[in-house]
Amino acid sequence: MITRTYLKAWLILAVLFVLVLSGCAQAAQPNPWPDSQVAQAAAADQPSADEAGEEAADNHGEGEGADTMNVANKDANDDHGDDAAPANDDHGDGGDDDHGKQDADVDYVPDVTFTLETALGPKGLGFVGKGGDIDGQFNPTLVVPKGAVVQITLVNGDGIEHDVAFPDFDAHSDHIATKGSSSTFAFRADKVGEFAYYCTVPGHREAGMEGVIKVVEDVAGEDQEEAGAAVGEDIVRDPTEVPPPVGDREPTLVRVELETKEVVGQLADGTTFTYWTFGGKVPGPMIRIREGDTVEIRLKNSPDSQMTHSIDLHSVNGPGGGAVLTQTPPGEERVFTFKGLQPGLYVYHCATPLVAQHIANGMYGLILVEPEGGLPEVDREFYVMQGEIYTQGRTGEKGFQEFSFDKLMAEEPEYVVFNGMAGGLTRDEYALRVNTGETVRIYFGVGGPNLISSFHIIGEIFDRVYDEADLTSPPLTNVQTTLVPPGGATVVEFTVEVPGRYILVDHALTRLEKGLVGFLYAEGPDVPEVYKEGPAE
Ligand SMILES: [Cu+2]
Repeated sequence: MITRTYLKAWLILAVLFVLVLSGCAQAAQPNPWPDSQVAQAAAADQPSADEAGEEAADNHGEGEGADTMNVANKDANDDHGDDAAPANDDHGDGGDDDHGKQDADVDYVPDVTFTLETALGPKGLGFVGKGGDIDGQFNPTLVVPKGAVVQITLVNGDGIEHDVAFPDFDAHSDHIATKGSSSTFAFRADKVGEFAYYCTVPGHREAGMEGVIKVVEDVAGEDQEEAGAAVGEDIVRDPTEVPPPVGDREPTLVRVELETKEVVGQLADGTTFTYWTFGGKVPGPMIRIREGDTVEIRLKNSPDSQMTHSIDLHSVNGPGGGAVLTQTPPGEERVFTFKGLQPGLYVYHCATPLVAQHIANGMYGLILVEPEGGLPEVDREFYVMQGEIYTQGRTGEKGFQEFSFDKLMAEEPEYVVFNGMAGGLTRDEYALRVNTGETVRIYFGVGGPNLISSFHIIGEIFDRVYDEADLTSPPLTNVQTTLVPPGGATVVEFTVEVPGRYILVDHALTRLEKGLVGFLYAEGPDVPEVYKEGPAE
């Protein structure tokens, strides 16, 4: 399931983000959510690893992240490894990239994870279990239920070149040569029995690097967490869904049709939630008009809805921003017309009581009212909105989650999301992609309903910020982080100089732990005079 592919990763990302910042990305991952491929990839997002001598060391992080994600994305026919890290793909082309694709049947989400660290000890060479039931055991016996997706992380603990292979499952790690480097891969334990795992470096198996994986008929309780996992509709709005520029045209009549729908959507990995939406995605569709246009809004409420819905557009001059005229019971429609008098980027949202609840459940979007003559042309435009989700279960809890009225009233969301879903914009199909040197514009809004965003892109500086989405004053320049209130928006523009992976966040970074993270990949040649590893010449 594609929707399950990346959804957990944001939590791990948070941990690794901190590790990267503190320069110890190779540290063991203390991760409560074990499938950390995206996180590893994120940790490996430092570009420009093209230096000579990198070969030996480049088995860590980068390669594995990409490889494993190839495994992960098999179902989705998505060659993430290459696309996802355009700036980093010096790795994985060493001829061993195919091993990650060895088992097209492997679901991304592992059922069982093990970490093995190579060690040279009194008993000779071997694997030492790290964490879980095998912690501290020498060449531990790995017990897994039949059918489980097994994820193995091999950590190099002795600085000697090693790998680990499970030949009966046609699975093996990369060779890792430097101390602290690691390799992660996954396979399905599709047959019952006892099978050897060992290091394939000549002589190492004989020197002691061998253990047993025991695949048993289903073990009760082993799979409980996954059993509670739920799958819902993909509600993430593709951030490239930006209508074309208005250009230099005269004012006209624009008809907009919106349908409100209530859908059980994928909130996080294994977690679903009943979203209330404009058009089945969060945020609702971006609307783009020009100043002086007359806009007819036709709001339909799906007959399948339970609730009445409506629309309040902040671009409207009139009571309720249209909400007074558009309270629409299920199966009905309402129409109203307004004139867009003032340019700007405006939030729209449902305004049916309890308004905060309708917003929190996903009912918000942006309408851009371009000034006469249009906005300056740019190479790329994106549409991103931030919102909160209040669930009864705690962050990360599996299964269908009921809305929590109490948490809404306390303004304590369990999730904070870009485009509707925890980690949604880290997914391959929704990550923002640009080329270096291009002008990039993000239309960014906060649905909220409650939290102010400190919008920031890790590794990038906004060249221009149309503060509070004021499109008629000169923009701010050279801004690191910009404030966007609930029911407010901004327009940021920048050019990425250096290739690599950049991370969209609210710099109130606790929210990253709650799912608020997106990726922006920039592709292009390295620019060592701007950013490079190592000392200056
Ligand atoms: Cu509503």
